[in-house]
Amino acid sequence: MKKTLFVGRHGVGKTTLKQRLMGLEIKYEKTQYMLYGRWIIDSPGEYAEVHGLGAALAIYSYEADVVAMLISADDEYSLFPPNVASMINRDVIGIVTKISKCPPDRAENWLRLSGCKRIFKVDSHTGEGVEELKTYLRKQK
Ligand SMILES: Nc1nc2c(ncn2[C@@H]2O[C@H](COP(=O)(O)OP(=O)(O)OP(=O)(O)O)[C@@H](O)[C@H]2O)c(=O)[nH]1
Ligand SMILES: [Mg+2]
Repeated sequence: MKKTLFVGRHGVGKTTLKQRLMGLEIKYEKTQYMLYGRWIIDSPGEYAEVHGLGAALAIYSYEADVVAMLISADDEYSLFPPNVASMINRDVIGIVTKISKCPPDRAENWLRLSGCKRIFKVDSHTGEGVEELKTYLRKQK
């Protein structure tokens, strides 16, 4: 699988999506520090929210093949500045989470404004959209 860094605010669903992608039990586990797994690098939301911690995300992105920017379908604002994806020298994808809760359009637009060309829409509880994301994250032979 492509080594993938998950970035997004606290509670957006990074860890739950990791559990779903890896076939683990879905259960709430607050991420307290960078969790460097076999192919998913899971970050605490605070690293994206607190300016002084953002550098850690930049450093971990150097170890990744793909940087995934996550926004939840029911989020009321986006943390990501316009066109920020152009600052990342890795493949960048957008992921809208929690699509069973409300339509994904607003979050999808924010991800496009931030420069994500490819956007996946998923729900980690129902499993909707997760296979498509997994197919993309499989390394091409
Ligand atoms: N309905 C629904 N709930 C979700 C989904 N993804 C996550 N949740 C719920 O949202 C809450 C937060 O999810 P986490 O995966 O812990 O969020 P996180 O982004 O890892 O949060 P931090 O570790 O704090 O950065 C949990 O109660 C999850 O069950 C989803 O796709 N659909
Ligand atoms: Mg987490």
